[in-house]
Amino acid sequence: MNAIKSLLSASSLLLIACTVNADELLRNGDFERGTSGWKGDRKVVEYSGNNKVCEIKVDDDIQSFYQEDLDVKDLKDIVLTFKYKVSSDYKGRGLTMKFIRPDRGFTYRTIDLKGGDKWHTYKWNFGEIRGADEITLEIEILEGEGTILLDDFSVTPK
Ligand SMILES: [Ca+2]
Repeated sequence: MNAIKSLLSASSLLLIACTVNADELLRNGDFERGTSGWKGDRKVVEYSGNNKVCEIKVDDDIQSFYQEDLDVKDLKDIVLTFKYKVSSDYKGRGLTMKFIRPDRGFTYRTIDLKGGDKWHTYKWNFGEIRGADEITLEIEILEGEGTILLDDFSVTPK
């Protein structure tokens, strides 16, 4: 009986693991496959060990990269998370996250970027899908100087 129980809990864990993975709406959010899935101003570099990250040299122009066709059919709320780290000489206006609906209407949020020579995680609970079937995620790096590293973008149903 115990053996069956463990077997059952093992298979439900496996099921949960698969479900989490299947719920990810972004492709290559961790940049391990280079720039695949992303468009716009983005460069992928080897950060440490086997980890690749997106690196943006901040300048006087807004730079943006995006991923189209996220399947949000029948979803009401999604959660965006990502990690960033700025160089010690970074000065800038931060970044803007934007979800663009097929009618080109969009909802955005701008944040300042924290320093301190460490990775910070940011999370946005987004509920403005408004019946769209597909949505675009765009990240705009606002003007400034220094370097921003970004990694582990994820968009999942809430
Ligand atoms: Ca990565």
